[in-house]
Amino acid sequence: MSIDRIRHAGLRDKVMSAEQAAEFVKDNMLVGMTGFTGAGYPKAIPTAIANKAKDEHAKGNSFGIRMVTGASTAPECDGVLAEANAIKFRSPFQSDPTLRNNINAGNTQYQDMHLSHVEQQMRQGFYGDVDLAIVEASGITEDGKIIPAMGIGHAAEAIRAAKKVIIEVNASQNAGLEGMHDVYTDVGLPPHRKPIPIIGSFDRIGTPYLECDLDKIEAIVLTDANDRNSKFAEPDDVSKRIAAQIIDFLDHEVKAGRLPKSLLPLQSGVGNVANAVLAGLLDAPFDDLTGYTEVLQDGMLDLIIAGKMKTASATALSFSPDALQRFNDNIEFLRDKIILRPMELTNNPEVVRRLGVIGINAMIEADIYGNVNSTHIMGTKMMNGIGGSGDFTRNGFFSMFVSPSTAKGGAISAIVPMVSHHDHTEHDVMFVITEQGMADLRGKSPTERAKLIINNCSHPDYRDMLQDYYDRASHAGGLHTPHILLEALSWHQRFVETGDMRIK
Ligand code: 0RQ
Repeated sequence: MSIDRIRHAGLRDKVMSAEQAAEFVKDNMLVGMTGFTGAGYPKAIPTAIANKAKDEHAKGNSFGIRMVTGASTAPECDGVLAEANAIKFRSPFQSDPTLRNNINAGNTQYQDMHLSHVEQQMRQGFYGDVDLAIVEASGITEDGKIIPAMGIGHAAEAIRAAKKVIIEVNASQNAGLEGMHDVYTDVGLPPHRKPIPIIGSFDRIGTPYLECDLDKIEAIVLTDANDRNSKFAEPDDVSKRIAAQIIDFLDHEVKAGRLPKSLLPLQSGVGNVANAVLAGLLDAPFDDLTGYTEVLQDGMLDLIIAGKMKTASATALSFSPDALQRFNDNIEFLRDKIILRPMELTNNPEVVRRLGVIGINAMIEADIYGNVNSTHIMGTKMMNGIGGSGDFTRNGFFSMFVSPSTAKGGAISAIVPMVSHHDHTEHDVMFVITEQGMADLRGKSPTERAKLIINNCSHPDYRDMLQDYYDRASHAGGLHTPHILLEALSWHQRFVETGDMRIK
């Protein structure tokens, strides 16, 4: 019974329907909504808020919330709210197609920001007053502490900052999750900030529960629904070729004595290429691997179950339906091998730097000098957001960017003269890897990097064009970073005008 998940007798009186709970949500409220990469997001209240928005809009009234999450949510959260045009402002990361359209149409204001900054900026008051936190939980203890679900994200700070709190208690989440979380909130603000005492990637420094002043709890809604649980495509040839190069390179670094055989803690972005890299590690010559990442997906779970990975720390578990089954079947085995923490810890620059995390993230495009665009299509349209990629790229031991060398069936080159939007600069990016090859940019000048990226990473269909651009830019005057600016930018324009960037 769902109600049994609320072990605090008094709090059972707060149980109501999602529609009743949505009555507490008012136009323009700043809402801290939990959810991180398809895990830990409320399943019922967003639909009730969306229906309320539709009613208000039908009456000619303004109704929308300003919503700050951990990261992306799911169709039942971002999707339904965006479809009802009920999100006026959104931060810090999303990946929903309807919301993306609203953002690009200017109907939703979107602040795309580093995930490690969200909680501190909330604490600093940079978002303004937080009116309400809506939090998914897997249960509530006898003394009213909140047991998080499959993701934590910014939940602890959202609860602390919010004037009122609504909790969804989801009985479909495994009760065995209790004890896997490690909530630490003693991060503080300057000038009184202290070091975060994570020295090893699996150090526990907090408590398993989210704490909330019980007087702030306005409503509790009972649900029984799974997370988004998107299915992964089987790794294709391109992903496998990218993964094989990363594994060969890591092996080379181990043999050269620059990395231990257990490597360093791994961070992996979301998506099929990232999953293929982790799948490739199953047969790689490394043991006792560790993970220090924000999202733990199928690939990392399988490494742990296979005994190749010792431990992993993340802020969310984002599994396909099959992997969820494996997680639930093995939860007792996994209990002392997985920690879920606030994203302020998983993405923390101080900790990522100390541990020496190996960051592997996907990109939209890289330029010939090693600048990377992770967020914008053709420099203007938002795709998802920077997410945690910047936290790991700037601070990791290795920062790797992966992509197929072309997009849209070969019509677009992922290697360009100048990125159409800058997320990660040449100063941070250490490796660019496509199915064509790898460019190791460490210790290289811009012109040395350009040769490597054009020759190793670009698709043969575009290599001559890129080389021609580079040669002409170099002859234009011995510059440190050769560019013919108008032409570099018109590379993107050509696609817009012709639908095909390749010059026949
Ligand atoms: O669009 O599906 O309409 O065809 O972009 O591209 O190849 O499916 O790759 O799903 O791995 O996403 C960078 C967006 C890659 C993602 C990005 C089009 C392409 C397709 C998706 P269609 P793919 P992926 C940890 C780290 C930032 C956040 C991050 C991302 C769509 O990885 O959001 O790293 N990263 N977080 O066709 C035009 C190009 C293109 C292009 C791809 N050059 N030009 N379109 N596409 N390249 C997680 C968190 O922080 C939470």
